Amino acid sequence: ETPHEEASLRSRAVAALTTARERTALLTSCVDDGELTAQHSPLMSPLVWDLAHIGNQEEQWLWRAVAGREALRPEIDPLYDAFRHPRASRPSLPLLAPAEARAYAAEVRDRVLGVLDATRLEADPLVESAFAFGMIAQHEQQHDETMLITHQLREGPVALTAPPPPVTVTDPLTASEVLVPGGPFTMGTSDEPWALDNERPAHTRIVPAFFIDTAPVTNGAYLAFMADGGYHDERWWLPEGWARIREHGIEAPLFWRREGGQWLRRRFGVTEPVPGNEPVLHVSWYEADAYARWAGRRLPTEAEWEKAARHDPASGRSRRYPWGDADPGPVHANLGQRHLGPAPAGSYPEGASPLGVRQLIGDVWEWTASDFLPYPGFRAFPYKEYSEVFFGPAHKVLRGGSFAVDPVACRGTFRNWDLPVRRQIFSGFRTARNAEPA
Ligand code: AVJ
Ligand code: FE
Repeated sequence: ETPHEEASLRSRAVAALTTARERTALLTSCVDDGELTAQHSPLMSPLVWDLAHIGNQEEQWLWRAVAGREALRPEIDPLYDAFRHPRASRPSLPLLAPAEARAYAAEVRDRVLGVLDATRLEADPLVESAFAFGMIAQHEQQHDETMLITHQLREGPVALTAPPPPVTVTDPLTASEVLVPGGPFTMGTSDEPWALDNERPAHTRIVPAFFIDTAPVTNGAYLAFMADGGYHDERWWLPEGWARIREHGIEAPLFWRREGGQWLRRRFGVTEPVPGNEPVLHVSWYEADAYARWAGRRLPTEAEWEKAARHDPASGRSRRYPWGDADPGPVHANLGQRHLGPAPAGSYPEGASPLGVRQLIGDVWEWTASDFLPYPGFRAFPYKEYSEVFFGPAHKVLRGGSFAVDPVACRGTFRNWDLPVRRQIFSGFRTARNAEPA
C-alpha cells in the first residue's frame, strides 16, 4: 500500500473499533452491575462475559498474534473460550467483575491502537488491508448484537430506547414478488478486504430463474397463517419442527402473547399490539419453512438470496450491496441499532436491488433454505473455530443482517448461521418459488 492508502486503512480501522466500543459501552452501562453478572436466559452469557470475551479476543488477535507481544492475562483465556464453557454455565465461572472487565477491555484497546499505528499493513495476510483489525471490530459488533439479544430476553424496567425507524415508504411496492432471471452469477468475494473466511472465494453459480418476495414476510401475513391453524396442521411442518412446537407448546413467534383476542408482543421491555406491517421477527427456521409451505412457496436458497441481493442484470456483475458498491447509509438500510426494531415492510426504496427487491440488508436476518457449507476453495482463516467447525447440516444460513447489526459486519456476501430451532435471534424471512421454464 502507498502511505496514503495505509493512512486511510488505519483511520477506517480506528473508526470501526471505536464505533464498536461505544456500542459495547452503552449495552453494558445501561443496567446495574447485578444485571451485568446475572443470567437473563440460559441461552445467553451474562453481559459481563461478553464484555471480557471481547477484550480477550482482541488481546489474542491484535496484541499477541499481530504484534507478537506477551499475553497480558493468559490465566483468563480459558474462562472466555466459548468452546470450553457452554453459555448456561458461564455465570458460575470466576469471571472478571464488571469494573475489572471494563478496565481490561480498555487496557487492551489502548495497546492495540498503538499496534495499529506501528504496523505496516501488508506482507502478512493477517494485517494486509488491516484485516485482523476489521475482523476484531466485526467480532465486537457481533457480540454487541448478541448482547442486544440478551437485553431483549431480560425482564425488568426499560433500559434501552431509540427512535422508531423513519417513514420511508414514499414509493409503495407495486409487486409482491420479483422475477430473477436464470443464469450464472458471482457468489462470494475474493476482493472485499474485510470479508471473513466463509464468504470466500468468489465463484460462479448457476441459478435457475425464480421469484422472490419484494419485502420480508410481515406480521400480518404470518397472523393469517396462525389464524388458518398453521401451528396445528402437521402438513406444513418438517417432522423435527412439528415435534419441537408440540413439545414446547409453541403457537406464535417468541415474545408474542394473546390477550383479550389480540396478539401483543414485548420488545425491550415494552408491550404493544403486534403491528401488521412490520416484518415478522423471532421465528425459527422451522416456523419460516412451515409458513412458506402453507403459502404454497418455499424459502430461497442461499445462492438465490445472494443473487437477488447482488446480481446486476444490466452489467452481469455482483455488487457489494443491493443498491451498489457504496457503504450502507441511513437511507439504504436499518442497521447499527439506530432503531430497536425493523421498519415496515417495503421501507428503504433507496436500498432496493436493481430488480426492486427491498430490505435485503438490515431490518431482520432472513432464514434461507440452505445448510451452512464451505464454498469451493474455502480455506479457514485465521482460525477454524470461526466458521469451519460449524459447517454441516446442523446449521442453517441467515442472510442480510438485522437492525441490530453494524454495517461493518454486514455485506451482500456476509453469512450468518444458527440452529433451525433458534428464535431469540433477530430472525425473519422472505419466501420464493420456482419460475416456470420459459
Ligand atoms: C457468526 C453470529 C454465529 O455469535 O456465534 C462471535 C459470531 N463467533 N464470536 C456467534 C462469533 C465468535 C457467531 N455467529
Ligand atoms: Fe466471540
